[in-house]
Amino acid sequence: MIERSLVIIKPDGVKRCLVGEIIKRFENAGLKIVGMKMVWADKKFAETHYKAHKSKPFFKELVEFITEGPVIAIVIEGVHAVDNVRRLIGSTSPHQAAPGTIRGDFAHISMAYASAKGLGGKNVVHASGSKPEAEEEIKLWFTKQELHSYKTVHEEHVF
Ligand code: IDP
Ligand code: MG
Repeated sequence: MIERSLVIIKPDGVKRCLVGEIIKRFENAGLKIVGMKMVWADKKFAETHYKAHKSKPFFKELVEFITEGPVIAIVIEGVHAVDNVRRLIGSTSPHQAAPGTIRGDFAHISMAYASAKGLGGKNVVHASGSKPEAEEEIKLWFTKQELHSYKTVHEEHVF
């Protein structure tokens, strides 16, 4: 039941200086950071990351958005980490994301608005959508040497 999930603080989150605020949400929930780095993805890498969306009308804009500045890539570990991380970030479209979630608290636009403006949807963070997606994404973004196993106090007090 212990899983790993990939989180990316997107260029809007980094440029808005929300990195600390966002990481705090995961740490407060007792989830563990097992890998983290700043990356400025190029077009080819971004296209690989978002390959599932290749046929979508917003694909080009999405790749432009995710490569417009550096991102923070984080591997989060914990019990049901994939579902728990998605719960903490909220719905894809910030206008539907519940207050208390990262997207609900730090953004409010809709995907319809982004599409109408010809922009990738600025929703502050990415997180893996399923366990297989998490495994594939972690392999794409991190080498084995960049991921670490260690104990946090949560393993005594939260797990
Ligand atoms: P997710 O990030 O919540 O998993 P996905 O459906 O996988 O959502 O979409 C990937 C990303 O593509 C979204 O986070 C958002 O940035 C962008 N996106 C999704 N739908 C639209 C759209 O209709 N217009 C513009 N961008 C979109
Ligand atoms: Mg997704």
